[in-house]
Order: sequence, then C-alpha cells, then structure tokens
Amino acid sequence: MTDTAIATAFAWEALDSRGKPTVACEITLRDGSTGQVTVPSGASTGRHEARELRDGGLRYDGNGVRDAVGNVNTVLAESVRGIDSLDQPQVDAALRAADGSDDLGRLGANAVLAVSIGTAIAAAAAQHLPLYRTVDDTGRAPLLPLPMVNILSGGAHAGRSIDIQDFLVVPMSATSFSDAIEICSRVRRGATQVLAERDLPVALVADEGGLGPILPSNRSALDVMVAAIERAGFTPGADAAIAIDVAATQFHTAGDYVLAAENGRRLTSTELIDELVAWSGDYPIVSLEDALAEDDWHGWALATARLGGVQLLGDDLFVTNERRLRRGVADGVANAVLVKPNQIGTLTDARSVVAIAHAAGYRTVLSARSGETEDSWLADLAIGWRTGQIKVGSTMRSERTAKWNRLLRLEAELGDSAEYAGAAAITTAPHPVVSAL
Ligand code: 2PG
Ligand code: MG
Repeated sequence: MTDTAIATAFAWEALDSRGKPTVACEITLRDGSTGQVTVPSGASTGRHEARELRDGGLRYDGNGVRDAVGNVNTVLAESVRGIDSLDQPQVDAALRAADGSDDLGRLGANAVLAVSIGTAIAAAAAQHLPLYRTVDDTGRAPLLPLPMVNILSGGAHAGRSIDIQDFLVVPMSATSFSDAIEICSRVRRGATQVLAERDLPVALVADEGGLGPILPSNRSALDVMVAAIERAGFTPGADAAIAIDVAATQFHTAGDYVLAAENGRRLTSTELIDELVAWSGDYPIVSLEDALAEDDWHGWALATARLGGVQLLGDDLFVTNERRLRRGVADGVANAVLVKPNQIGTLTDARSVVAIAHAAGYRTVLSARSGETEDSWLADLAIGWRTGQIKVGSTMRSERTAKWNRLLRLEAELGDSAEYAGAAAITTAPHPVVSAL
C-alpha cells in the first residue's frame, strides 16, 4: 500500500449558505495528508440529477443529512480504504460500486461527492501541489475562466418574484480575469442604484447574492440589466452582455410554460421560443440556459435551430450526465453544457462530461449551486479542466467570493503562465473532435 492510499474518511453534518444541512468530510491519507470538503446543494434541481440523501422527519424540516454522514463514516469509508488517492477513477468506481444505484440515491450523492472531492483535495496536499494542477490532465497552460455573474434573481432563488431564475452579466471587453470581476462588481452596484431609485428593496439578497426585486414582468428585468450596465459606465453588449438562466423546468406545467408573475400567462414551447427570440433581438443576450424544460427535447431542438447563434446552455437538460449529453450531441440540441459535480456525484464523471463536451464542440460552464459552501475547489476545477467559463452567483457573499478570490489569487500568482479565456469562451465554440465521441 502506498503512502498516498486513503486511510480514513470522517464526515459530519454542517450548514450550507442557505442554512440547510449538508455533508462535510475530511479524507486522511496514510502519510497524514488531509482533504476537507463541504458539499453544495441546489434549489432548482433537475429530475435527472444524482439524488441527495435527506433524513426526513422533524430535524431541519426533514433536510438533515445524518444518514448520509453515517454512510460516509461506515460503508463508503470502508469501500475506499487502501485505494491510492492519486487514482481518482478507481476511488470513484469504488464509491459507485458501494452505492450500486444509478442515481447514487441509496447511500446519497451528497455522501459520495464528499468522499470523491475530499480525496482529490487530499491527493493534491500529499503531492504539495495546488488542486488545479493535480486535476489537470490536458497538459496545456492553466486557463482562467470567463465569469458570468448573477445580478437579478427570480424563480426558486428569490421567492418567485419573477419566473425567470437568473439574469447574469458577462464581462465581454475585459482582457483579464480581475478586470472581468471588476466589471461585474460595478454592474452589481449599478443594479442596486437603479432599483433604489425606483424605490425597490435592495437590502435583502437572493440565494446567490443577487437582487430579487418584484418587477412587473420578466422582460422588465432585462431593462433593469441594461440600465445597470449603463449606470456602471459600460456599453451594453460591447463591454457587458447578458446571460439568462430561464430554468424553464420550474414553470413547466402540464405541457405548457406558465408565467405566474405575469398573471399566469401560458405559453407553448414555440411561444416561449418566440419570446426568447424577441428578447435576443432587443437586448444584448449572449447565453440562454435551460431555455426549455428538462424533458422537452423537441422544444430544445426547435430552440437550437432558431437561437443557435447564442450560447444555449443545458443544465437540467444534461444534469452533468454523459448519457444525456451524448443524446443532445447526437440530436444537435444545445451547444453548451453546465457542469455541476454534485449533479452526477463523482469528480471522474464530471470530468468526463467536460471532455465529451469539448470533443463535440460544446462549450462548458462550471457551476456552483444555490446552496453553496466556503470551499473554493470549484475554481481549481475550472482552471485545471479548462472549462472556459464559470458561474458562482454574485460578486458578494462569502460562499461566492471564496471562488472568485481563489481565481484572483491564482491569476496574480500565475501571471503570464496562465491564459484568460475572455469573451471568446462564450462566442466561439471549441473545435469538435468527432473521432473522440
Ligand atoms: C442553476 C443553479 C445555480 P440551483 O440553476 O444553474 O444558479 O441553481 O443550484 O438552485 O440548481
Ligand atoms: Mg440553471
């Protein structure tokens, strides 16, 4: 047995940024190296995601994770003991085998992810290397990602004040990561000023640190975005563009899309696409996430045909799942994939989704969850996997800034030895390598 073999996995129940319980875990290797992780969790989860284990019952309104914690401390710890932490695929295969179910719902995807990521962090510590280097299998220069930053929230992240879940800013003219963050931060401040002038509340923030104003319509959020960009002194489109996470699964009911914030206006797939086409003509929109619901493959194909000029990003649609992504690629659906490690449960599976996407010419956006933690490993994964883009919420609240600050540090430290992805990451698709599929 090597010194980098896993000795113990020790888990406990912690809290995420929404005050909900989540699994925290420390992996210890035989040489004494440790890796600590606290796993994130979503609010607008897709039906096809790996399944978190929650206790039910009275504690935390049923959201306790003591069973998942117990599973780490017993069966999962046992399943990985003695495996070399440097062999992440073997560790993840052992975790999958221990669970035995497709969606990891037996022992809990939250339990499995804790051991998977904790192992990667411990392995980096054992090698005295930063995580972005030990997860890098590309052999290329580290790539700092283009950020997309949440400004306005609705849907499940803001008490459904509007139906669309997220309006984000994309810093198009920045030539470095730090300049990009500055643009986003100034637009966030601009949005506060614009809303305050309209006597809308700005003191309370939504789950991801964005503003959650009650607006007369979904479209009016786009007017606020443009006003915020201008208020910050930027030119909409050229300096700062708009990305939207429609999160359409959330308001898809009985085959229709129902906009509760607009007096229950009902739209078919085609009508929702018409609306998005109109928005894209009237506003500088560069990315549309979950434009249609998770199983509306037909609608998605129509959307791709009509809106393929912008980034069409599948979140609930692909759920970081290789099978669903391959179906999308085969059917020509979407052109980008949102990657959330906890949607699939292991680091190895998330990594292979990034590789498959790039081979197919699909862009990748690494993403945090609405329920986040103080961890920063997501920043390292974005750099090491060269995802090109990252989304972690607003430029405020510590669970968000933990990731931005890690990227800012790495930018400062790496200097010229790192590249910055820039706006090209969202406007140009990677070259497909069809033979790799
Ligand atoms: C999303 C994420 C992050 P949640 O839908 O993309 O914004 O939200 O974690 O609630 O799924
Ligand atoms: Mg989403």
